[in-house]
Amino acid sequence: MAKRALITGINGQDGSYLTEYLLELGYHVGGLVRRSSVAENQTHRINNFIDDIETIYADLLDVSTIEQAIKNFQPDEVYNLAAQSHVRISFDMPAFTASVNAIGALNVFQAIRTSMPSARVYQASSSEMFGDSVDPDGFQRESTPMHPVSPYGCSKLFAYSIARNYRKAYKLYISNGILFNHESPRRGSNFVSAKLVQAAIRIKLNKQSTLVLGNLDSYRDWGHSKDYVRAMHLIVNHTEPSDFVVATGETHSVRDICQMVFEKLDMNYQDYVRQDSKYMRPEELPYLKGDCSRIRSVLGWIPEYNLSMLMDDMIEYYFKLEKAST
Ligand code: NAP
Ligand code: G4F
Repeated sequence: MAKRALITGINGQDGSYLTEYLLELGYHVGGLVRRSSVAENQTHRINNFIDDIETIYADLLDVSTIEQAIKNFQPDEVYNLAAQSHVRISFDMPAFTASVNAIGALNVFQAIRTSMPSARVYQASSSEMFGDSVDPDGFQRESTPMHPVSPYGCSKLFAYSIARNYRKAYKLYISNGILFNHESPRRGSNFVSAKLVQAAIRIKLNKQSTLVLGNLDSYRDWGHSKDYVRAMHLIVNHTEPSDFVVATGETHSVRDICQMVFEKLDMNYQDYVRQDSKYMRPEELPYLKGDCSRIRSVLGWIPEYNLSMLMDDMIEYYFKLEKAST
């Protein structure tokens, strides 16, 4: 019989790629979606396969809807990807971010505990939890202390910790994937990768004259969402629940990415990019570089995309999109 996977945040970047991957593997996939006044906007990432999945109206903030979904769907695997996932916006909406990311995750684990304790759970934890903490060799890994520097990072640290607590206290299979930044053509347009690739193409096509960004000197470890959803599935199918860092092991600044993308389009970013404090954060996380040796050696995970291939994928997507709307 086909395995059954339930995904919170199914219509997000990762949720949509994970669904495609699990469908390829022969899973029956269900996903929670929130009610939206413009329903078609909400499902654009999953429209291509919407007839192959079960969508269920629910909200992480309403525990009864999570319980009902779990009882009805009877999942073998639950992927908790739903979140207010934008770090800068978490400074504007700290209580909402904490409610969804921290209490919402607890609601999922509690519903699993009471309604489906045999299910395996994946919790979408984040490198933002490390904050300004870096090991002496310049990497963050599973053992690195966590000192988050944003409401988002603090909310994710609660979810990560309560996942470990429920795993031990109630013998539940709950694993954390500590994922570093990952992007794709499906990345939300207000994250820096999507914003800068789309703007560079619009500048190339004479549809826009400048690109206004915040901090250009923070470093991130950037991978492709398609590679990272394969890691989620490997983590949930490991012999025992555990926590894994998922990263590329390389770090690049926002400035490096600007330079790379504009050069690929035969332009110099310095002619077009300017900075504005409105995109700066009250506290910035300056540097991320993940050591993914554990997932490579224990689960055999190997990413297929490097940074240049990731940017090519996003450039190709936005070129088609912007050409089509000329
Ligand atoms: P995303 O594109 O922002 O997707 C977030 C999803 O959560 C959307 O489907 C959203 O639905 C849903 N959601 C938000 N609030 C909800 C609520 N109260 N109830 C139910 N659903 C809700 O994020 P992503 O990039 O795919 O990331 C997936 C997960 O991994 C998130 O938890 C994120 O924090 C974490 N993560 C991401 C990265 C990264 O670099 N992408 C790295 C580490 C960890 P709507 O469309 O209705 O808003
Ligand atoms: O693309 P970002 O908004 O991603 P950020 O803050 O690193 O968070 C992402 O990765 C986390 C994992 O480390 C996830 F947990 C989280 O859910 C999310 O997916 O910003 C990246 C960098 C930051 O240093 C930011 O200050 O880009 C800088 N930046 C500069 N100008 C900008 C902009 N970020 C955004 N969003 N918009 C700008 O105009």
